[in-house]
Amino acid sequence: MSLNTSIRNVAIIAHVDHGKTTLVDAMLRQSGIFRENEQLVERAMDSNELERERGITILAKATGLRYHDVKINIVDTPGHSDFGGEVERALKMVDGVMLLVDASEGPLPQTRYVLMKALEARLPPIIVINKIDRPDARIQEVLNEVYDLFIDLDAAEDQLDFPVIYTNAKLGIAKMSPDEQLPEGQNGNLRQLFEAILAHIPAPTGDPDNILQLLVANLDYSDYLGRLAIGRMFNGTLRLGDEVSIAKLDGSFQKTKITKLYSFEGLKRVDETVGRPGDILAIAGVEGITIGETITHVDTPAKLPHIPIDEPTIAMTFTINTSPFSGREGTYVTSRNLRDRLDKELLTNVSIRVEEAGGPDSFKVMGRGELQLAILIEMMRREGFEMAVGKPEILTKTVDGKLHEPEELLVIDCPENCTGVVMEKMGNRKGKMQKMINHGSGRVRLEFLVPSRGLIGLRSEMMTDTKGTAIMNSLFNGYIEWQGDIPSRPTGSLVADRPGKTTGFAIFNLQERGDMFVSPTTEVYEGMIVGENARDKDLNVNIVKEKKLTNMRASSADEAIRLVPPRLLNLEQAIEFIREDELVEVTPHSIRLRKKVLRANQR
Ligand SMILES: Nc1nc2c(ncn2[C@@H]2O[C@H](COP(=O)(O)OP(=O)(O)OP(=O)(O)O)[C@@H](O)[C@H]2O)c(=O)[nH]1
Ligand SMILES: [Mg+2]
Repeated sequence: MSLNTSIRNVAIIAHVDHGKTTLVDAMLRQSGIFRENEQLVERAMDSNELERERGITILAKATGLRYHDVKINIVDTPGHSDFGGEVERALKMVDGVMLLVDASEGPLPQTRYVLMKALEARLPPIIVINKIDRPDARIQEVLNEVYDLFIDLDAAEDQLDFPVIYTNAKLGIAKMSPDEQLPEGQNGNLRQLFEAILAHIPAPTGDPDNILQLLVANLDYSDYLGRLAIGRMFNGTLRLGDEVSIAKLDGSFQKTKITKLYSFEGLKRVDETVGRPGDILAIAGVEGITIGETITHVDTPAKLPHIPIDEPTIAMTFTINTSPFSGREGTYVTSRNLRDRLDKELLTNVSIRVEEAGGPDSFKVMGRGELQLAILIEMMRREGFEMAVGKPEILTKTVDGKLHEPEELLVIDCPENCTGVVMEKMGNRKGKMQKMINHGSGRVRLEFLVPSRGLIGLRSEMMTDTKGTAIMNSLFNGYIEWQGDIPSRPTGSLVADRPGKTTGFAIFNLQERGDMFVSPTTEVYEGMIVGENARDKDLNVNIVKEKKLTNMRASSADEAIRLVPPRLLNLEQAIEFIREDELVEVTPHSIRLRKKVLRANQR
C-alpha cells in the first residue's frame, strides 16, 4: 500500500438546505479555477433544470480543485431524504466527509442519516457549522447537539475527535472559532477549511502496481462518447486505450477498451491519459456498464465489494394514459415507450426498482419517497411522455408471519400555538410523540415516530392547519408491525358526469360544494375530477352546463357572477390528493385528476 498525498477525496453531506452546494461554490471560486471573466451562476453544481427550478440538489456530483499542490475532489450530495441513495453511493468514492450543520436549525433527520452512513463506513468527519451569520444562530447549542448525535449513533472514541470549522458559505468565510476576527484582507477566505481537509481527511491509499480496480459509483452520458462511468480508482494504473475487464454484477466479465479518460476540474472535465489510486475519473468505452461494477485487469480480474443500497419504501403504479385525451400532447404514449424509459432510469437511479404490475401496460415503480417519484414523473413529462399514475402506497413486508410496515422519524418545527393542532393531526395518523423541545424562541420542535403511510398527504394538510408556518422533516426508521387503519382524506371528489367545456355558470353553481380545480372553458371528460367535495362522498356534477338564454333575468345582479379562483394542483399536490380509485393523468402540458373507472354508471 502506498499513500497518494497529492489527493484528497471528500464528500459534503448535510440535511437539505444547510448550504452544501453554496459552500462548494465558494471553494471553487477561491481555488482560482475560474477565469477572471468567467460568469458563475449561484449553486453552479446544481446544473440540471429541475435542480435549478427547485433550488435543491437531486444528483450527487463530483468536482475537483487544487489547493497548493493537492488535488481536492469534492462530491456534492443531495440533502433531501428521498435521495439518500445518492449519498450512500457518493460515500464509496471518498476518504472522509464534511458534515454541514445549519447554525440555527441544528442537526435534523437527514443529518442523522448521512452521519450514520459516514460513521458506518468509518469515514472521518470534519464538522462545519454553517450560516453563522444567521441572526437566530445558536452556534454553541448546535455544536452540543452534534456531539449528542454522535453519541446517540454509538460513535467510537476516535470518531468523536473531530475538528470543527465555522463558516458563512455565502460569503466564503471559514473560522476556527465563531468569534475569531479574521485578519485584514482575509474576508472571503476559506483557508482554514482547506487546511482542515488536508490535515484531517486521509490521503487515499492503494498500490499503482497492483491489479487494476476502479469502482463505478455513478453514470453519465455523452452524445459523442456514449455511456460514461464515474468512479474511484482503488488500485493499479489505468491508461487511455487500455484493454480492461468489467466485473459485472451478475458475476460475468466483459472485455472492453477505454476510449476516454477524464478527471474533474471545477465545472469541466479534463482529458487525462493515466489514472492512479485515489483518482476520481469519468471513463468512456464502457457501454453496458452499471453502478456497483468494477473495472479491472483484463486477464486477472479482481472485483470490489458491491455497493449495498437501502431498500425502497414506497411504490406507485405507472400506466399508459387511457383517458379520452390520450395522445393529444405527448410524443411517447405506448407501454413500450414507458418500459424503455423506466429501464433507462434503472441504469442510473440505483434506489429505484421496477416490476410489472398485473398487465403489460402497468408498472410498479418503487422508490424512497413521494418526491423522488414525483421528480421522475416530472422529468418524463418534460421529455414528452404521457402516463397515468396511481396513489402512492407504502411497501409492507412479512416478518415472522406478521405484517410489517415502514415507519418514519418525523420532526416538526412549528410556532408554540400550533402544538395542539399538530399533536391532534399526528394522533389521527398513529404518530407517537418522542420528544418535545422548546428552544424558547416561540417555536417548538416535536419528534414523532409515525407509520410512513401517515405521511402521505400530511404536508399539504399541515401547511393549511399551521398557515404555512410548520417545517416538516422525516427519515425512514425501519419496519414496525402494521398499525391498523389510518383514515385517509375526509373529503370526496367532484367528478364531471359528461364531456365538454366547463362554463362559468356551472362552476358558479358548484363552488359552494367545495374547491374547484378547473377554470371556465376547460375541456373535461366524463370521469375527470374537477374539484374536491366538502362531503366525504364523490359527487357527479354537470360542470359544462350552459345558462339557458330563454330564462327571464330576475335582476341584473344575476349577471355578475363571482367565481372563486380555482385551486390548480401541481404534480405533487395531485399525487397527494388522489385516492385508491383515482389516477393522476400526466402529459407534457397538463395534470388532470380522474377516476380509474370513467363511466359514472359503472362506478
Ligand atoms: N445566511 C446564510 N445563508 C446561506 C449560507 N449558506 C447557504 N445559504 C443559503 O441556504 C440556501 C440553501 O443553500 P444550498 O447550498 O442550496 O443548500 P444545500 O445543502 O446544497 O441543499 P440541498 O442540496 O437541497 O440539500 C440558499 O438559499 C443559500 O443561499 C450561509 O452561510 N449563510
Ligand atoms: Mg445542494
